[in-house]
Amino acid sequence: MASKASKTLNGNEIEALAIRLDEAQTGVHDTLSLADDVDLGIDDAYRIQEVLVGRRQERGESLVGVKLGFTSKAKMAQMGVSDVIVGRLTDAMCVEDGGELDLHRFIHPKIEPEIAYRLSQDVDLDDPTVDIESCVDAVAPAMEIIDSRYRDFRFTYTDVVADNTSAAAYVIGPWRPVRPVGDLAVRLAAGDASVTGSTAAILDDPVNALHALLDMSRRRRIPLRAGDVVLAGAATAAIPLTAGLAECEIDGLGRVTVKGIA
Ligand code: 0L1
Ligand code: MG
Repeated sequence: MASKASKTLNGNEIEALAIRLDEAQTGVHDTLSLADDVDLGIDDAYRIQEVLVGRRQERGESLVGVKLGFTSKAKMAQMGVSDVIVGRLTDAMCVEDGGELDLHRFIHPKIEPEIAYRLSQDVDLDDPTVDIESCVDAVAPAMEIIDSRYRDFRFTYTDVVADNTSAAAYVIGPWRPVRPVGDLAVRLAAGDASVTGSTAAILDDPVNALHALLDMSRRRRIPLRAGDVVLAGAATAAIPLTAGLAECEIDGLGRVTVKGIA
């Protein structure tokens, strides 16, 4: 199903929907799809996301990067879209490698394996010749914790954009100088669940996520700054995050772990 591109909601409506999602996250309770109540176009969804993330900044959180979603062709086909989605990462979402994560912060967390890139310089979105790959200096194995604020992860394409693409937390393993990733084997385990896959599930090669990000950042005016982290997208389906160790290993890149505390 294609989404509408027009802005249809006024500022008060945008604010009210952002508050609804913000209160779901801070109060650790789910909410129903916004699309049940409003006709939500993609431009309005990104406006809600901006207000939602702005409320985090008002609470003292800093923007530290971006994340991509729907980077697998299977997920795009499932959602009936051909575009990736972009969400924002804040410092409060970052957990150190090997660290602990209080699961009471989340509604129904899932975890997924990711490739992280680090930007070494600001990206000039208005320069048509900019080479996004040359703006990256490091790559790392990573995991993202997604925690849709929608009941049972039931959402539309525009719902999930408004909800900052389900972003909840992330952990990054050892950085190493950037190098081609391509098709590397991936293993993720959390509690009794495990999954295997390949980094090629991310747009055939995670480097393509950088180009998709540049395109989306230009269209949505999302700044890309030196030091920013880029989560390129999930290499497998997400699995439930439960108490105990969650670990991800990516051949040739290394291992990253986090411990869920119930
Ligand atoms: O990080 C992502 O892959 C985006 C996830 C959005 C959809 C979901 O919550 O499953
Ligand atoms: Mg993700």
